[in-house]
Amino acid sequence: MEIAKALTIAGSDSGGGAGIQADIKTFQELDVYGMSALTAVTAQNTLGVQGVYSLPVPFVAQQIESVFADLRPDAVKTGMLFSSEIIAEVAQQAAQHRIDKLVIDPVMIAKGGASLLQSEAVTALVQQLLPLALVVTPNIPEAEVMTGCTIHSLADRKEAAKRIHDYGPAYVIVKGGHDAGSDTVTDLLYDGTAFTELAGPRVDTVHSHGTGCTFSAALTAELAKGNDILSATRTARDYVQAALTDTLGIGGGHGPTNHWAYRKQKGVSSV
Ligand code: PXL
Repeated sequence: MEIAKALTIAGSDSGGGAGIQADIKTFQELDVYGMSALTAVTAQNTLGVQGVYSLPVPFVAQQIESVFADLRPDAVKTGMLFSSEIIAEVAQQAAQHRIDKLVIDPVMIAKGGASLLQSEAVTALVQQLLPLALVVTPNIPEAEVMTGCTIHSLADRKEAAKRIHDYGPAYVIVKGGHDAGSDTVTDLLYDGTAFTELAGPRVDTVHSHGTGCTFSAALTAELAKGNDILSATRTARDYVQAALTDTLGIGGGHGPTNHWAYRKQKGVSSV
């Protein structure tokens, strides 16, 4: 059996709910071999981010080069990139290694408000990385920052998706989780021509730390296995829905989602 392989270029969450920890857990649960290149390390738990330490740019590059020299991934995702210097290096590596399945999760701030992307780095992300992306997965606040649009309605979200598509990615998914006024969460997939709305019931829980990382990791895993964007998006939604519903209830604050839940639903995990 040929094993699908995926690489995450992202930050570490010592609390295990977001960042590379969420990515690797999700890859594993979806039968994809997971690899990582760390950009930064956070000291973090469910109560918040206590510290952030970014890694030297040449060492971020060296990790990516080591992976590509031996274990070529079928798909790559980015998460916390932190600085414009790291973004420039990742963009250069993505071009050099001709990464065609590149998923950009434009991580900006943690739930408690800690900055995971320096504000001046947003332009670098938009100008250098988005043109290389197969798909970019902003939530509503991130879509607002990337476009300067204020988003109140689905029509606003469609307009933002069009503007983000103009930056160069083949697909844009503007996620609906931050649309607090609704009992349904509608994610919007745009391919440059048509919009697909994917809707499901909202799960009311404080244990949603790492949801965005988990969604983009599941999407990356499904693309690594050769699935098309629509089927990959549906599976990523189902994975997150299960992870939010069957909550672990650990930690005193915003707890992690349950990365076992999707497999458990399918009857092969008892956790
Ligand atoms: O969920 C965004 C995110 C990404 N990466 C790291 C994080 C977080 C949120 O806290 O800590 C490392």
